[in-house]
Amino acid sequence: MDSVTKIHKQIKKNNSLVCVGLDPDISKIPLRFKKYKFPIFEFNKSIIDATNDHVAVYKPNIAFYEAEGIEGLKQLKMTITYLNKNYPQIPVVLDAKRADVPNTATYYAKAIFDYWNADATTLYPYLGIDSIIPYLEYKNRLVFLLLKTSNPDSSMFQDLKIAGKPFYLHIAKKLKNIKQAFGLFVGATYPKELEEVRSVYPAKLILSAGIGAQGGEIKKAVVSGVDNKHGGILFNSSRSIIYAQDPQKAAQNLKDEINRYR
Ligand code: OMP
Repeated sequence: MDSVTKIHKQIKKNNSLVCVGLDPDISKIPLRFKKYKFPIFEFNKSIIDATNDHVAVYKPNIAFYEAEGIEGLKQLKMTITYLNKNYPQIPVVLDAKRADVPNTATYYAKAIFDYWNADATTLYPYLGIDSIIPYLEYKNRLVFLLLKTSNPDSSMFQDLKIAGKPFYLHIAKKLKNIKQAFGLFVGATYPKELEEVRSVYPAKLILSAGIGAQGGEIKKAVVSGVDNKHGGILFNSSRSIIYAQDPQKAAQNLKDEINRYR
């Protein structure tokens, strides 16, 4: 099954647009996990077991694992293997935010899809479409192309005006030249921009982040980002779910709140 179908299926199954970000910071995970040989994996496993009924996808960000060196990467592999084995219907978006020349991109793509076995990943499209093609050759997998990021300074370059229109919107339109399936990323902290991208791409799958710890407003983001079938978008939250007193409740509450505005 291709990743787009797999994501839509899981959205429907759990009636959820929630993406739980598996971004474990070793200094923040509860003490009780520290006794294990693989504390990051045990922590992730507890989050996955608690939240799987409320998620559309999981999104581990590779930075949190790389920061712990080989031991961290081993626990990323253990986490993806655990998901594939126990929850094979739930897609894994490996957030790696790559961008490089085509020859190197071929090897990033091989790592992400062959080694890590991710269903989808995140890429910056700034190098041009040739830098994305190696990933698109994995026909059953998916890339989310970042147009407008959630951080406060994202306007610095992404909003620069060219012929009266912001740079990110020019990119959005240029990406129409891609014939294969792809998804887009727009930060939930920028509902106006989300709405603009949605109007350029009425039916594309969008990934969004920035609600929760970054302060994005759920109602505005949902209303701006859903497609005409009241779905087609995934809202990531990492810290506000994985470090919640009760991650199961936090995921359920986020799912319910998003659904209220769909
Ligand atoms: P929290 O702020 O803890 O909810 O985590 C947000 C997650 O989404 C992190 O993994 C970020 O790297 C990621 N993210 C953003 O926060 N902003 C962006 O513009 C893009 C992403 C992303 O690609 O997922």
